[in-house]
Amino acid sequence: MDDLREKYLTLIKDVADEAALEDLRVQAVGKKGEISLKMRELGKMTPEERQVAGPALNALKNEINSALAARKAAMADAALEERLATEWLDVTLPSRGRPAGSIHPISQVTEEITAIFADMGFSVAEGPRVETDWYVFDALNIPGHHPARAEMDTFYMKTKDEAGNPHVLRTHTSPVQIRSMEKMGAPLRVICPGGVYRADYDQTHTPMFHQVEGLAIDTDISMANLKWVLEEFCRAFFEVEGGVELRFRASHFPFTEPSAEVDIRCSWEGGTLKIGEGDDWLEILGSGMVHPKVLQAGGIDPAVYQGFAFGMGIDRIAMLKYGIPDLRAFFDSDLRWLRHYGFASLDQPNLHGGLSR
Ligand code: 2NL
Repeated sequence: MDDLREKYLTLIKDVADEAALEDLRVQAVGKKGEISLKMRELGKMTPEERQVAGPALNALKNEINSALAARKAAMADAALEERLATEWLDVTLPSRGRPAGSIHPISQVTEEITAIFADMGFSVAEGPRVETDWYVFDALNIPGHHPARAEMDTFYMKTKDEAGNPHVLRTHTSPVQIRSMEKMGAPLRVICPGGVYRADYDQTHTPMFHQVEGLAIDTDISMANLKWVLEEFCRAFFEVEGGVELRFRASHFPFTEPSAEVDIRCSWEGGTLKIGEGDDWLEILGSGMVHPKVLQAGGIDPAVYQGFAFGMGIDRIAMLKYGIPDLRAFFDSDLRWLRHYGFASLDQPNLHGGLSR
């Protein structure tokens, strides 16, 4: 028994790891372990022998179990000491920071535009993007056979309105202005920004883009008011101190009469666009006096009121202001592109949490 004690206490003392310690436990005090086998031999002994050997074997088993437990606890302590010595946290390091979002250039330009018109007394109106064809076409004096209504250009929905006509994705924000006339009546000054949809896709067209339309209705509104409002807008938006000269070209829209397209003076020196100087002209918007039939469709008496209206592409004038060549990049959500044009911070953390510069 002394040999057994000596053998196992030495083995336990020299064991390398927890797995080897477990093997030792099985070998010594497991069901078929050496000490368990010895205990089974007690049955073959005389009662006198058994009275001596029984308690001694039990004491040996307890001693070895204690040694196993002590060695296991010592190993756990050593492992913890090892982790405490090697794994540590420098709580004085600066924090990683969070990725900060930024306003998308289209939203930024939309806010600039609406702020300029708000200063001139226009309120902002919004409306649904899924519309009825009455608000998008009929109310705007666009007849049933007009090419703009063809499926080639307009997205039609499978759902129908109360009259049984298919819903359409609005192709301009004009329906918001018809709804504003119905809701608020005259006099009226509204600006209607928002997303619109047309079946078109190339370097300068995306199937969803943004438009802003303006409408002013009163008893004594003329083209002169239109001209002043647009001049003020261009001076503020393109940040040209002495103002930007405008050129009105006769045009045609079904919803205005007379109609004019508006160009701004510019130059293309060395391939870069300069607004407000030079001998070139750049088309920026369409405008005119609201057609009497359109006023009537909005519930306003054309014998008492007149109005001017205009419409421009937000994406397009954002491209002009910031020198962006491809419209499609606005909708790619590429952070590198946004940072290149200064629309997202350069030192914000990237999505992996590290700082990227
Ligand atoms: C363009 C031309 C235009 C309008 C939009 C309008 C709206 C109502 C009544 C009359 Cl409710 N007119 N809007 C008028 C003239 C031109 O847009 O080139 N847009 C990008």
